[in-house]
This record gives sequence, structure tokens and C-alpha cells, in this order.
Amino acid sequence: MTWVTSLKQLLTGQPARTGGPAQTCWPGLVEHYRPWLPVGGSTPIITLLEGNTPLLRAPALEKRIGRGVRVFLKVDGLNPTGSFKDRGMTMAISKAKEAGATAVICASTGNTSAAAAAYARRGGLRAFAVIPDGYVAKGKLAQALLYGADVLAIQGNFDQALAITQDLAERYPVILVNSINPYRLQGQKTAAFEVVDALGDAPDWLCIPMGNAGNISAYWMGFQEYRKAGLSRKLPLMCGFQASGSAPLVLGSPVANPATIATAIRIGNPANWGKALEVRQESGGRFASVSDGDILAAYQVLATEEGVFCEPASAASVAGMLKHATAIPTEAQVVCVLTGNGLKDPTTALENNQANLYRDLAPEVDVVAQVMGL
Ligand code: AN7
Repeated sequence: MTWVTSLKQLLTGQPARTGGPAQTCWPGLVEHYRPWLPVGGSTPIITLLEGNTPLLRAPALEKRIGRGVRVFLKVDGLNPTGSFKDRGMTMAISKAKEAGATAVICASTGNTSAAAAAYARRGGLRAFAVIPDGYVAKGKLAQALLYGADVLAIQGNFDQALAITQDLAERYPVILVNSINPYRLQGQKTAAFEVVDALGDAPDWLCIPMGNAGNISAYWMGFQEYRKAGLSRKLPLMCGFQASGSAPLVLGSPVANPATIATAIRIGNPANWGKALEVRQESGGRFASVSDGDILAAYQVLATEEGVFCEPASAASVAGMLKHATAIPTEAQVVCVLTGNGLKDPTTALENNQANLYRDLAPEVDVVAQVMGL
């Protein structure tokens, strides 16, 4: 008997309930939001119980901004394969299977390939991923390979990989599961539903990194649908951030050779360009770029002050919020979307954070104590 059990028994005379099945189990986002999604009774739902991720208050960021601004992190790196892509992939793979497909293909900077591989294999489909060789973080490549995708690494960038996969999907019986696939955005819009369900209304600002701009378009769709249904009173201002070396939506023209430490968003010709511009216009939002230095600084603040390890691309949302902090209205609510898990990219973490690593120490307590400053 645990002390909690005995204390409760002492106070109430009733045995405490410990363990056993939770009262409600999260069924995955398709089942939870089924009426909002284009699935039918005969759609086979391929799920890893994605969604229902934490909306975490960020007190250290609030302190930096001040003026009663409340900051929340949508920690979507806690999805089954470690990124928001799982939200779209449960839908895309379920619909591909429903249509009788046996293989799917994607171009990817890493996270899409990991999610496509996991969901496709779980659904008994083959998965192919075309990636820019040398520009996919280690953890993501490891995932795609272990889940059982065939990975085709090209001597080119993401934009070239996407063009190839689109061509392949037109000419061969493989279904494209990039965010051009409309089911992807349908699944991803549930993140906006979760934010409103948690806050009781939409936030004032939503800060989000942009690559192909699928996710910002999906969030906007979700916020609009909830607003139309009377489940929220307001719509957020949508703030999309890109890395300065890879910022076509900020510059207004494609970038031929995108460059950034945030390889997830190393994209020069976004697939959802038109949708993104609509989102900015309709929401009265803003697009801006953040430098790799800004991204790394936000990445470190999130880890060392909030205890949240996201990947560099995700930190672009927080870097952008901090850069534009003076424009946030007093006492506004801001949600920053953390799209992917930091464990995906151990290389960037290790290469930029060696200051507090002490190596080659003799295995002696006095030596360790001395380094500790004791
Ligand atoms: C962590 O995996 O494009 O603006 O191929 O992995 O919807 O493209 C990843 C994109 C943000 C940008 N954060 O989202 C891919 C890929 C992370 C990402 C984005 C990505 P979109």
C-alpha cells in the first residue's frame, strides 16, 4: 500500500483508486476530431495515437517580454515520431490506404520522411523518401531507415526533391504525401483545435516556423472552422517566420540556394505559397525572417530556461516572437508552435553547446569536485 492510499483511507475511510485504466484514453486525433475530418465509416484509420500534445506555459519567455503577455508553447515534438507531421500523416496514409494504394512517396527535409515511413509501414504500405543528401538531421534519417522507408538521397536540395516526387507520383502508382496532399492539412488543422480547446478561445498571436507553409495554412483552416462553428470568439494574427538564408515568403521570390542551420526549413520554393499569402492577408499577420544566430539563441533559452528541447527550425517561432516582442499587445496571449523534437538533431545541439562539457577528467572525486567549483 502506498502512502497516498493509506492517507486517503485515513481521511475518507475509502480506498483510493490507484492504477487501472484511465477514465478516458486519447484515441488519436482522427477519432477525437472525426466530425471535422473527411473520413467515413469504411476509412481504415492508421494511427499511432498522435495529437493531444501539451500547451505549455513559458514563464521565462513571459518574463523577457513583460507587460502581462502570456506565452504558451505548443509542444508538437511530443508526437509519436517527434514532429507535427504525424497529424497530417495519420490522415494522408489512412486515405491512401482507403484508396487502395500500396506505396507512398515524399520529398523531405527529414520529418516528413520519418512520419511517412512510420505510418505507411504501420498501414502495410511501402514508403519512399527523396531527400537532399547531407542536409537531413541524423535522428530523422535514422527514423526513416529504421521504420523501413526506401530513402533516395539526391545531390540537390529539397525543392529539387519535391519536383522529382511530384513527377514520380504523376507517372507511377505512388501517392504523394507532401503537404500538397490535401489530407495532410486536414490532419494538421487539429493542432489549432487543440489550442482553442485548451485556452477556451484562439490566442491573439500564433507564431510558427514556415518551410513549405503547410502548417501555417493548416492552423489557419482550423482556427477559421472553430470560429465559424462558434467555438471561439476571435481569430489570431498569424506570424510566420523563416530563416534569413531561406526566406522566400519574406523576400517575395524563390531562393535558389537556401541556407540555414535549421535544415527542416531549408526550403527555397514553398509548395503552399499562395495559401500562405492568403493567411497573412486574412489574419492581418506578418512574415519575417530570423537569423541562424537568433534561432540558436531561442533554441538555447527554450532548453536552459524552460526545459524544452526543440529542434532548431521550431525555435524560429520563439526567435521571431522575441524579435517582434514590442509589437505584442499588453496582456495578449501568444502561442509559439514547437514543431519538432530536439532529439532529432543531436549534431546541432552538440556543436553549439560545448561550453559546459568538461572532458578528460581523471576518475577521482577531488578532480571532479574541483571542476565543479566546490
Ligand atoms: C520541425 O519534413 O518540409 O511550413 O520535409 O520539419 O508546413 O513546411 C518539414 C518542415 C517546421 C515547416 N518545423 O513546416 C519536411 C518538411 C519543422 C519541420 C517545418 C518543418 P511547413
